[in-house]
Amino acid sequence: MPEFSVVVPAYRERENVPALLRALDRALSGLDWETIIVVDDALDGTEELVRAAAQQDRRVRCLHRIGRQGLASACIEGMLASSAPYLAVMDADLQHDETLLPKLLDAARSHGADIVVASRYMPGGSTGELASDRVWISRLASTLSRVLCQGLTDPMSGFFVVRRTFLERVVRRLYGRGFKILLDMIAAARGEVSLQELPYRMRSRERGESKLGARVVAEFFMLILYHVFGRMLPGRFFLFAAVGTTGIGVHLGVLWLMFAGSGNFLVSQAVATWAAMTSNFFLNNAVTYGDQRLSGRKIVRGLLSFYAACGIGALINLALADWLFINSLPYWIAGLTGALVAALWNFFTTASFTWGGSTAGKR
Ligand SMILES: Nc1nc2c(ncn2[C@@H]2O[C@H](COP(=O)(O)OP(=O)(O)OP(=O)(O)O)[C@@H](O)[C@H]2O)c(=O)[nH]1
Ligand SMILES: [Mg+2]
Repeated sequence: MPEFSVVVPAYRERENVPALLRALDRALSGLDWETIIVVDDALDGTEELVRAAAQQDRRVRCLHRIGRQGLASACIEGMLASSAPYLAVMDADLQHDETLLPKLLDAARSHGADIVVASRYMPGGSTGELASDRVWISRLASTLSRVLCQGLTDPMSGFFVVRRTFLERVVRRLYGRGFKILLDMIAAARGEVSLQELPYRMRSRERGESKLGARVVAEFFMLILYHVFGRMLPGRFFLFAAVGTTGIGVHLGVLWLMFAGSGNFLVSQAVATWAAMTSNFFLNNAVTYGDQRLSGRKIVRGLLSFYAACGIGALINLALADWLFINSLPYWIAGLTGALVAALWNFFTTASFTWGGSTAGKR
């Protein structure tokens, strides 16, 4: 097993692969290394080129993914395909300065950092000729994510070395989608990570095309939301909310049947509400709390407490939405806020009164 694996995500990078392999060979001479190039299928022959190189040089490996894409997941799978104690992630397009790799590795080895980041924004670093709008977006995102990242100057960097024991510690908590694997790992560490940074000058792309567009920004916010709310709201909440969504279907179905049959709206609405609450209770008991399911006589008590909690939730929903609406918020914001706050109320009260206090769950 080599001591150091350099994981390189590559999508449509055929023109850059030969120069990349030569550059790694030069930069890492004297080290015990391998490179894992994670090629997502694009029918452009990148994987054939990597495989041909691998047949000549056992330090080169190709991880070819078909029918899948995504920068973060490519990096994660590449890292997990290695058993080396130190891992690097680096782009295939030669923008990252490979001569920094031995220094990054050395910093991880001798200073015990979990992650050593190659930074464009600390003294001595630069973004090269990155288009000015990209610099602006990158800086803005960096400022936002510094909150999560303990003052790193470049939390959006795609160039770093990570200790494998650290990766193993956080890997199950990763968001795993999107483009920002470094930020994802640091957020998943929940403060338990030691970080170091070294400066480098980023080069501009000479060959091949850029793959990252506007989606990067949307994915960035999804990542932040996942880590911030995932921490405050346990995984069970999302199951609870999904069950609540099925309740809307039950409600409308029963309302339709009853109203068609009886013609009395108020009675139909009341029965539909009762039916939706009852089906929510049994679904939550089976799915959301499947591991601590109520059974026998406890079901009756649980059901009654569920009705009580959700009844109060409905009152809160109405009162809050009405107050927001009167204070001239658009009707849908008022309605949505009422429903959201009621969902949180329902979740936390039933978690302690109906299912006995456990909100901790699998994420
Ligand atoms: N395996 C894999 N690699 C990807 C994917 N998307 C991007 N990459 C690679 O990730 C690295 C970074 O992508 P780039 O398009 O260079 O992004 P960028 O460096 O922000 O953009 P430029 O400055 O225009 O080069 C490159 O090595 C890409 O080949 C993907 O879906 N799968
Ligand atoms: Mg690039």
